[in-house]
Amino acid sequence: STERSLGSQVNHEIIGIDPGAGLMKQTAQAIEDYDLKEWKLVEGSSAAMTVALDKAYKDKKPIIVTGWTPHWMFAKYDLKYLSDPKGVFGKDEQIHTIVRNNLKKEAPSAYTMLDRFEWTPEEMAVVMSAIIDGKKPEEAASSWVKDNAGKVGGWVKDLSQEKGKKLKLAYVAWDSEIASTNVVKAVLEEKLGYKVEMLQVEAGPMWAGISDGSADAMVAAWLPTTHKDYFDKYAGKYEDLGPNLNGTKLGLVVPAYMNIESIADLNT
Ligand code: PBE
Repeated sequence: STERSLGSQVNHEIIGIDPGAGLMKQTAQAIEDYDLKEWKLVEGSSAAMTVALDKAYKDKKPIIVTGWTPHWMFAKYDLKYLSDPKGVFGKDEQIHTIVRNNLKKEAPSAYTMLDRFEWTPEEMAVVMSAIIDGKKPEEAASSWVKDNAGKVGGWVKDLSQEKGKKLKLAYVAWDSEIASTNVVKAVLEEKLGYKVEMLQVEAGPMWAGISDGSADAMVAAWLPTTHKDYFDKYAGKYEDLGPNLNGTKLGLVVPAYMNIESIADLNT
């Protein structure tokens, strides 16, 4: 046959994101478990991954990326997850809020707001879409906070104002976490009077920063599977405030026009 295999069409490359992401470890595991010996996982960033996806999609070319939900890319493009019969990418997950030990005592109103913070993938999508349509993340977050006064009011109900008290939120530049972290920052500043600094770091330093107290909180912990290594490594050095969002998914993602359905098919 003159038909080239999918592998050779995409150079046996899976387009990854930042190396500290749990998704990268899971993909490396998938390469092993599905025996994809010829395949390489390309390190980069969320932003570079979406640029590569956009380019391939416009040309109707094949591409395989590491992807997750919630993400705006599923609204912008017609995409599908490859099925994962071996279950490498885990099952039910939530995004958790994690704070440093002693935050409860030292910044009780921020602690309580962070503990109450909880929203849906659909709500997060509104912020993510506004950002991808060109709004600055802080403006998109601020508009969402104004448009959702009822919900936000519940998060800050009866909490005391803190005049300019400083707070540091750690996050990784994943599209979902850019949205959530900016929303939490907007609420803490606009409703409770905090002065919030956002620290953009890699996943490992994000967990380390909460655990050594150099950052106060993060809303970017994917558990129980994706960040299990970090969760275990720093156990006892942080406080887990539980889920802030339900309904996530991770895996290998391709354009719907591609004629492949399962990770197992990458081997043929
Ligand atoms: N993600 C987005 C992260 C968590 C949030 C799925 C890229 C990760 O893999 O660690």
